[in-house]
Amino acid sequence: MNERKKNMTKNIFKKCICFVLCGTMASALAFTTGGVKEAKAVNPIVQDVYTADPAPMTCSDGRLYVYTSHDEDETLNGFFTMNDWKCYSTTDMVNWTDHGTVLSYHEFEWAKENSSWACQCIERNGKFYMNVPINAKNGQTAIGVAVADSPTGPFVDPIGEPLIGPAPNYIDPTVWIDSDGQAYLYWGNPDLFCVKLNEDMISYDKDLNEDGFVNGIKTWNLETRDFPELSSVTDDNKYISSGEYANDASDELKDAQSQFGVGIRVDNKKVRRPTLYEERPWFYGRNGHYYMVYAANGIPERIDYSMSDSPLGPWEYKGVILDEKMEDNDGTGSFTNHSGVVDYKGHSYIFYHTGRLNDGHGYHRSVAIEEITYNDDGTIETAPMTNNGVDAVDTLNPFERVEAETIEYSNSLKASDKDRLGKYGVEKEPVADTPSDVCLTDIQNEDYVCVRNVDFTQWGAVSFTASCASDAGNGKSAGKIELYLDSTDGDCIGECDVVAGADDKTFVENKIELDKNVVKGTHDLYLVFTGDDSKDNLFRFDYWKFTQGPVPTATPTQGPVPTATPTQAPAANPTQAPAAQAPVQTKDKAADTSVSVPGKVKSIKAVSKKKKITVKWKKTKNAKGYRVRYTLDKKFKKGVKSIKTRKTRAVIKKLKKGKTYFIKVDAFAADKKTYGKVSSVVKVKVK
Ligand code: FUB
Repeated sequence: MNERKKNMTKNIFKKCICFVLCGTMASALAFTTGGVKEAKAVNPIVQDVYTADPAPMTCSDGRLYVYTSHDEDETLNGFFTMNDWKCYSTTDMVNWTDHGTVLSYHEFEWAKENSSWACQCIERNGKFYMNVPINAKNGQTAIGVAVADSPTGPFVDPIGEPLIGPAPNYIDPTVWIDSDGQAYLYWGNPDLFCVKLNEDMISYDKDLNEDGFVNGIKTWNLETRDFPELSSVTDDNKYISSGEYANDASDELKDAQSQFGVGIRVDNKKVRRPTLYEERPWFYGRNGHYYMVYAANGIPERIDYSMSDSPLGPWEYKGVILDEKMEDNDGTGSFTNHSGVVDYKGHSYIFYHTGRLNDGHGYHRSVAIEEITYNDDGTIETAPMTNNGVDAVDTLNPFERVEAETIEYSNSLKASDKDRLGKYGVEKEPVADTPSDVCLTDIQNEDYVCVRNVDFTQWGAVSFTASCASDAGNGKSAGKIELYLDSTDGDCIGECDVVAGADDKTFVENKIELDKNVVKGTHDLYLVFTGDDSKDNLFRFDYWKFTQGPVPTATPTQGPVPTATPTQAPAANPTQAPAAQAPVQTKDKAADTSVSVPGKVKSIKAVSKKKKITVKWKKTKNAKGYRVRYTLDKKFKKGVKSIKTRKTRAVIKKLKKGKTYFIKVDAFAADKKTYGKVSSVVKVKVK
């Protein structure tokens, strides 16, 4: 968040009275949730499950979709453990809507479990074709295809058998349709194969026997067995590791390598795969050039590319797009990498994966994105792999229904290794029977999600509605959704009480009124969930929406009224930064000088279990909120942390077992500056 926007928010709050007209009348109180103050990262883009092998697709509905494979939380036999494919979409590159599991191996009667590897989906004539590698029942790899009428499924297998294979190493399909309508399907590791698909996209011409095609399949067979000078090489062969073999390689090998234009490896460890090409081809055409982008150079993989003037080559090696190391010079945390390249709203992107989510590694991968640049001759600049990801190319319109599972990031990202697996941070599940319609669940006290670049317009928002379901008991309180601008430490613009319906399947709309003079302009929005700390799931959350304030009608004395109307979606101009909205000045809050000093906080008690300390105290006169300070230093000089809360209890989380903490509490007044006398200090050992 840039300084301008931050200051603007602060100014609004200095100058405005926050009239949040919900039952409990929210104060503009900031508080700290565990881990929130750490630098934010929008890479990886999904933080509640492990996603890998991204395949982006621009869709005729205007959205950008990304299909991913899914690394299971529990890794079996120290190898890839993958059973289904997931889908996410965006209109702005930073907020991603989760469409859940869109396909699994169960759809393919001929397929085995635990081999749902890298897919790609492509749209043709209103239908969506998902090409997937999956093991057939005999254990060999094959390419399957499933078809849907919508980008999020349901996908069905129209042929009831593999489209291609089974055969060894048939993985990583990539499909692209050329301007003449011819579709090409490439795949393979470490060979690269290709077929020309028929127009139905679910068959190919098996009689095709052009030069280089064998029953419709073209193969660049570069395995060691074909090159005697490489077959005799051992792993410690200095001759190979010196790189000299590249010069002395037979003409036959050089021909084979140049045929695909993927460069020559000089590392002895990689000699069984003598070209740089490893796996995951990503094939596409752009401005008269054809591109083959692929995982390269053995492990850890980097992303290289070759170019051609024809969809079938010959290819010319062009270099590296993503190196093995990230911007911070550390590895990605994943021995594989895997790319998908796409243009969207005037920008070009490369999707890839790392092992950078908590508990991430080569079988716990997560999808990330970088922007890339094409030069005039079509070549691509090497891009850094970052933790910050990409900038927004559009704003999010809060006046249309926004799925609760539309998220830039959530606190799941920062949860500890052990806690992450279904115990901490928001999770998602289907709302009902349709797997692709999901809602947030496993919402615990102080979990949060952030939605970035929300354009409340200069007319502001006058109400907020959230649709939730809970088993708290019909009509009972299930918790709250607290709304903060720009950070969880930012200003609270409203607290929405969540009232339970008949059961946790019955979604109920909860609504609060807001002050349009406060909720305006473009902000990051934090939805912080609060409620009973002992509950594993306060409520399920399906969607939210703001209502825009009335747009004033032009009068002769007024200046020109901007053309934006309440129902108008934000202009889809990717390169345009969101317009700065001038805050409307209202009554000066500073004029209110009558502040009553709160009393001393009394009866403080603290207990510890499961690496947390729960602190409680009695309600204090004139207190608008409380500050809980804790430290390992009995003199409160070093390492003092604090939590602010409106309640008379606080839970301090993620503490070190066996350590003794000192805790004290004081209350503050409505001005949030005037503090009462501090409580006595309590001492607690973390259990
Ligand atoms: O996800 C399994 C395999 O790892 C993919 O098929 C490869 O591209 C690599 O990412």
